Amino acid sequence: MPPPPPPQGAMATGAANHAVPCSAGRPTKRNQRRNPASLSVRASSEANTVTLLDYGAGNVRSVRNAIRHLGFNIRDVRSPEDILSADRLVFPGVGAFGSAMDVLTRTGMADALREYIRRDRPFLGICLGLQLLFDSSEENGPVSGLGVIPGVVRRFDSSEGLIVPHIGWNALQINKDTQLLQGVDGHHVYFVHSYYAPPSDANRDWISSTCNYGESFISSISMGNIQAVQFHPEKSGATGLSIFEKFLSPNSSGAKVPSHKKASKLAKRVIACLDVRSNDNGDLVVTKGDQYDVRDHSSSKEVRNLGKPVELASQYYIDGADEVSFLNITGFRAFPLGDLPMLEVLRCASEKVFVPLTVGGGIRDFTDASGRYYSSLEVASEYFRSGADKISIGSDAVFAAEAYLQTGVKTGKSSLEQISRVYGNQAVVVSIDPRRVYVKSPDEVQFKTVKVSSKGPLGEEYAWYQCTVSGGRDSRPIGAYELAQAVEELGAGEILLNCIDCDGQGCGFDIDLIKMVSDAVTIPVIASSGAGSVEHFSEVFEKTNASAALAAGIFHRKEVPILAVKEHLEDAGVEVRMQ
Ligand code: 1PR
Repeated sequence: MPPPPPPQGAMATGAANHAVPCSAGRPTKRNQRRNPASLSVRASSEANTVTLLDYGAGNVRSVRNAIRHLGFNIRDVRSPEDILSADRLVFPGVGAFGSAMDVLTRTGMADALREYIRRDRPFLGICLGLQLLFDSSEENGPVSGLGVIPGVVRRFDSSEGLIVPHIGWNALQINKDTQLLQGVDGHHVYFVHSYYAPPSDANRDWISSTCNYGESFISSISMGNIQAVQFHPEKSGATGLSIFEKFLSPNSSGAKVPSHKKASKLAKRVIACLDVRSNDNGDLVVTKGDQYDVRDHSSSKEVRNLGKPVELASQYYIDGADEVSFLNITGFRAFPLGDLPMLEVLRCASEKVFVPLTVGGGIRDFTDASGRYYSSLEVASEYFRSGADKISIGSDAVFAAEAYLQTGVKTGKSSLEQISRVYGNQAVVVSIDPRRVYVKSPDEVQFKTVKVSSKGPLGEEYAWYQCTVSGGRDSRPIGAYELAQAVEELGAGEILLNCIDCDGQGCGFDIDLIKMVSDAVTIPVIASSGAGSVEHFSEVFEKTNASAALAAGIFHRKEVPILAVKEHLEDAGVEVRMQ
């Protein structure tokens, strides 16, 4: 197994790991309310410092960003003593249960944590940071946990068609009156996990909220000063930041969480996508094409420039996007780690956008001009370190799926397998760029066909969807259906399903394609390409099993606001997150 990525703490204590923090000089939420003189005193004081336990198994940059955004400093745990001397401890568990316990036990931090909790010191566990409190987990196990709370952490059962991982915005049912969760009853918060802690008589006193996904699971615990949440407050927009603020500053009431219709289940997600590339002047811009052609059709033939990536991403977050995706659409040409502006875009966006960020483009093994070899894992790690919550693989996943289908052997060496093994499959999206190919009969091809809703130009009644690589430039001998199933087996946690025929056309999503793929896998499918009106979003959710719908052009050109999409979905009876 490749070595885990270096701890964030090692490179990012007190300031972001880049020379000029994107937020330098800008007011944060807390310091807006104080005068600058009092701020400088507070900023250096203990009261404004939170201790972060980052044991180096993955990316906790988002947690750091949320803490700093709320005006707090971070002190990293370097030794078990740092845990015992903490005033407030945040523990964002990442990675697999077993490897986390290995590191905590080996470093003496497991005992320090148990003692810190026994003393009832302020503690906030996040995600795996909740699960590790339990007796044990079934994840690659059984593996013993910290043994603070009775119970065994289990995997969601996908055998009856439940989509696993549980990714997205789900509703909390509050069971206990706690300061931390005040005002968020019935709100959606962001989850991403495949394992959960089941409620039982033995742990009932600990439970402060539950959530339903296939069955009821523990979404938060609270006992004295010990709090932990299965969801990600740092990625749950205003609701999440308010929860964080109440932990960091117990006397605060937290940011005001707007009231709205009560949430009851997993919401369908609305995602804003930013296709990013350099224009002819070398500036990184958000662009958008027609069927993947991003150049203007006037005589200039310039790359269309629809705005600046960080500004647009921040605006979409404010407007209520449930996620933001960046696709570095020419990443397949150049070495992505050479694309420093793109990494800077991610760093800056992650300081302002408190919903999940996905980045894709160019993730593959690479040897640079000097002969230095970079594994795809290194490329992905850099994206994660720069602020991505998920990475998206396009072309390289097609090659991996082709090889797998030919040999039937999982080599473990593809980018998809390597990255999902280290970061978990929930962190790996596969982006599929298929093109419709009409046929008269399913017997004409070896790939899965669908009976299309609109016949082809020669009256064909069937089509298969041929996958492409390199931004639609090269077609490959594999269908979208076959690819989706293969990448699920290889470790993909989600599928971003584009369609070159519909891209930028505004005529609606390709329902035939999306239905076929979303029925073929048990991981979430994001419908993409073709949104032109609010009705297209309700149509895709009513007619297919898509978990999310993504759009680009209509948002960039300000034709349809994100709020209008959500209000329409709500009216149509589709549950969405309102903020
Ligand atoms: O192959 O791993 O380097 O990844 C490249 C990534 O860049 C892939 O995810 C691929 O989809 C994307 N990409 C490559 N070329 C283009 C292009 O447009 N020339 N963008 C491109 C594709 C697809 C969607 C788009 C929707 C919604 N973009 O993300 O935003 O179709 O658009 P719409 O709502 O305006 O219809 P690799």
